[in-house]
Amino acid sequence: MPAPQTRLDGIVPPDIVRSAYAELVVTDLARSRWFWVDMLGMVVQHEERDALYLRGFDELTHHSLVLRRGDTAAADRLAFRVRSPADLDRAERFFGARGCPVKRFPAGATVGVGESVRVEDPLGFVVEFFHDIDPVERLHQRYDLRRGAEIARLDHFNIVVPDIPAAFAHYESLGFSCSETIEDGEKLYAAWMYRKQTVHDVAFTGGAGPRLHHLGFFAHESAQVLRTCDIFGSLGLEQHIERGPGRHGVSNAFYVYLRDPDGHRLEVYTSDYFTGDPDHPVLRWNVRDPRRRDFWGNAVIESWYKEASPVLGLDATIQPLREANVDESAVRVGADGLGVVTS
Ligand code: 4SX
Ligand code: FE2
Repeated sequence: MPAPQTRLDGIVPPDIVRSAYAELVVTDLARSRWFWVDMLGMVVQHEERDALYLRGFDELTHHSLVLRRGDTAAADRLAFRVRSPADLDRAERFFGARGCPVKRFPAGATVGVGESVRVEDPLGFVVEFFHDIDPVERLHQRYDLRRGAEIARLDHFNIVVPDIPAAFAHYESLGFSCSETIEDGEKLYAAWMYRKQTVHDVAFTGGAGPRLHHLGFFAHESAQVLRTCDIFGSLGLEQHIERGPGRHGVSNAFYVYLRDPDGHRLEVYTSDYFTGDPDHPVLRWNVRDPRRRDFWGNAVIESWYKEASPVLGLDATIQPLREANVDESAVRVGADGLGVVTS
């Protein structure tokens, strides 16, 4: 795990442990409960009239997803856990020095979470940093309680940004390392970056942004990904399955992408690999490699590139979008559409 380092500007970034939770605004909490709890098998840790606090079976902290009822579906914020309470001060200074709006919240502003710092980052996302969070009961061997996708834990955030190199530089300055990229000779089309010792905590998809592309949730076995698809199929609800199931090129994970009742995208993701060595090398995929996004060469559906959730700013209004300067979906793999690499 890279230690926080003094950067050229002398400001130490917060020591981020991992991607920890997201809060989504949903329009019908009962439908969302059906989707996330009954179908995906997340655990209800806390419930209020207007919000649900959910977690996976392996998680030992209060929640990894908050669903809050609102009039317009959106992503409210992405939260990272930091190593010590002093990292909250580091986050405040780091983002303050970049001219970003910063707000400090007392313990309890989010149920189960201690003091926190929320910023509107240079990419336009509201990002929260916290250290303290309530511990919860171990459920990983309560096989009797498991259902649906049997989600184990949150794995990553995937965000849509118009300028991939700018997002890469920002997260690199925050102490993230890069595991894999999609690029060609000159352009960077996508990148996967981590703090915990897996392929990623955050990845970037090119497009009009800021928007949330998806939340990645870890399941332990490919069988759980397949079973999720079978359950939606059996109920005649296959429209919730957007892409896959398949094997990713990038990350080598087995995956399926689903859309929730508000159109928020999530990925059920399993079996990526260890990245914790200090000299872990970057794996670079050529944008014309047909195996990069699906190892079996299956085409990526257009909606996956184009659709994403709007995000809220610190003022709780939807952030305006900036158009992208590159479009990976427009890169032709082969003129005949058969995946032949052309230049
Ligand atoms: O589509 S990719 O194979 O590039 C991919 C997408 C790899 C890992 C992910 O988590 C993802 O969302
Ligand atoms: Fe993903």
